[in-house]
Amino acid sequence: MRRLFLTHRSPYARKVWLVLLRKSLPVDLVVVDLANRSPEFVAISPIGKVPVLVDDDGTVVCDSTVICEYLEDRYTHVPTRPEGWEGRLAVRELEELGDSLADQAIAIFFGGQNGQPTEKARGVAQRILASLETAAPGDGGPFCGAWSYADAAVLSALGYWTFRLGDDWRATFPNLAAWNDVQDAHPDAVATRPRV
Ligand SMILES: N[C@@H](CCC(=O)N[C@@H](CS)C(=O)NCC(=O)O)C(=O)O
Repeated sequence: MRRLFLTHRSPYARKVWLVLLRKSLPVDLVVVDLANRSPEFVAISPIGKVPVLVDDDGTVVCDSTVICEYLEDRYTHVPTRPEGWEGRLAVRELEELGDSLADQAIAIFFGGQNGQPTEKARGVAQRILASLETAAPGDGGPFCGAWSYADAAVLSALGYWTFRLGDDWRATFPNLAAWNDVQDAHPDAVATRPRV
């Protein structure tokens, strides 16, 4: 059986989980204790980070972006990435914005806990949020025409930000907040929301 090693807080793992659900690919979730990694997890993940996917046939894939590309290449029945270079470029760039927003949220949350400065991460995050505010479709639909793993990345990053840092961002970025509300009501989004 396919397995996804994750934590229920990881925005990168949530992105992959959303893609698996969208493609209706069954998966067993294996929760990783990042403070005390099991020998099994260390053996399959040299980087030591979640998510890691172990597919039905034993194929091991690390890193959420690599996993999404792998799932797209191997399981084509429900596309989560457009055809053609322009559409793919748009999805990859948007996914990177989502992942980078998640990076900043993690840096702000843990930096704050450890008494480290967070101004730089906050500045980067504001620029990413402003870019997403401009790009977000006003009707709450997918960013790139059809639902893609870029939508999963942005939704996961916003969900993580709200979970860890609160929802003050909504007042400054109302178009993005409206987009988030539509996407966040999808049953897959509800099932994968971050939790402790
Ligand atoms: N670029 C990686 C980032 C994964 C990542 O940073 N995961 C975090 C959890 S949200 C992690 O496992 N951190 C453990 C560590 O850094 O030791 C991806 O997209 O999968």
